[in-house]
Amino acid sequence: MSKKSLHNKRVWVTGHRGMVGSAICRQLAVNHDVNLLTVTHKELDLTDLAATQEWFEENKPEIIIHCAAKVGGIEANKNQPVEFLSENLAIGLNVIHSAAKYNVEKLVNLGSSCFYPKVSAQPISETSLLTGSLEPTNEAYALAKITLTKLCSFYRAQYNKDFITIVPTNLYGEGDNFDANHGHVISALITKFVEAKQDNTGKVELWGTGKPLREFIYVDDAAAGILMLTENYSSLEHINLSGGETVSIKELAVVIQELVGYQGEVVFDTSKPDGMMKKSLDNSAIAKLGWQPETSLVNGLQLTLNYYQQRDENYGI
Ligand code: GFB
Repeated sequence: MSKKSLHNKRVWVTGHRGMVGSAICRQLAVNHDVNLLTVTHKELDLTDLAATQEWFEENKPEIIIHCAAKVGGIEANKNQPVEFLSENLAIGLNVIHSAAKYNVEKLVNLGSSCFYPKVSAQPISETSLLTGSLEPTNEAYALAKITLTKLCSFYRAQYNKDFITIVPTNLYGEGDNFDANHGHVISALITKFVEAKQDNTGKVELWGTGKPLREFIYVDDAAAGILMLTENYSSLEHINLSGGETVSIKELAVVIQELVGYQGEVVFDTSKPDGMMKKSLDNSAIAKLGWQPETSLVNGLQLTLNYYQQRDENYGI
């Protein structure tokens, strides 16, 4: 497998203000001697092909780590399928086609664990892709991610482009979206428990049955894994970024509740969806490359809670 050093390269991290993109930028700043390129959404609308290509011409990225995406938790995905499919597809198509047109040396595309079939043998191996129906709550997002993953493979097969796709398991941590209704489960639960404690609310309502199982990786570990794969992985096949701890939503809620110190009641609203009942990825391929996450779930949750509380202080909330 060919190696690609980041040393002295013009590395563009799309979505550098998002949770994953910002974690990658933090690590690039400390551990790698690169010429980091970033551009805000306001400066460049990635759904605009002409503007995107103009940006390529002016900035000449050599390596792209494509993190920009419209993301959200289970309810946001379920309620806005049009936006989740079309925005992610448009952004991805523009970045990938432009990367090919302007001869970018390497492009790293991010897939998602939700793009595997709803019913998959666990832990889910890379070969499960497109072997069954998708989970309806995230079908739109998954379809966009599957299409972009295939496009990267097709570019490699047809035009010998070094485009890869990394499939992270559920991520959380610093920089997450802490909106109680639109965020993913960990950030939403932190917000719900902290606010309930502050307001002395007797009851916190969580979604679904609490029975689904999810595997979690702290975002700084994920960023390290993505950078390791950027330098060391080059293949037609997508690769899982996995090896985190798998817990039920109920177990997760108990840990977050304890860390926050919320004493009230916790109830599950079963009118809200569970999504996939189990999502845990097979990490054999990435483990062979000698990589595994370092942060335990409880430590990662504490770090995330600290970040959330400091962020509140900074905003004077
Ligand atoms: O993190 P989450 O929104 O995403 O939800 P998915 C995980 C589980 O936590 C589901 C439950 O079973 C939720 O019902 N849950 C309980 C809650 N309480 C809450 C709450 O207050 N907020 C949230 N958000 N969940 C997403 C996909 O699926 O996974 C995305 O929709 C993306 O497309 C992401 O791929 C990684 O793991 O179910």
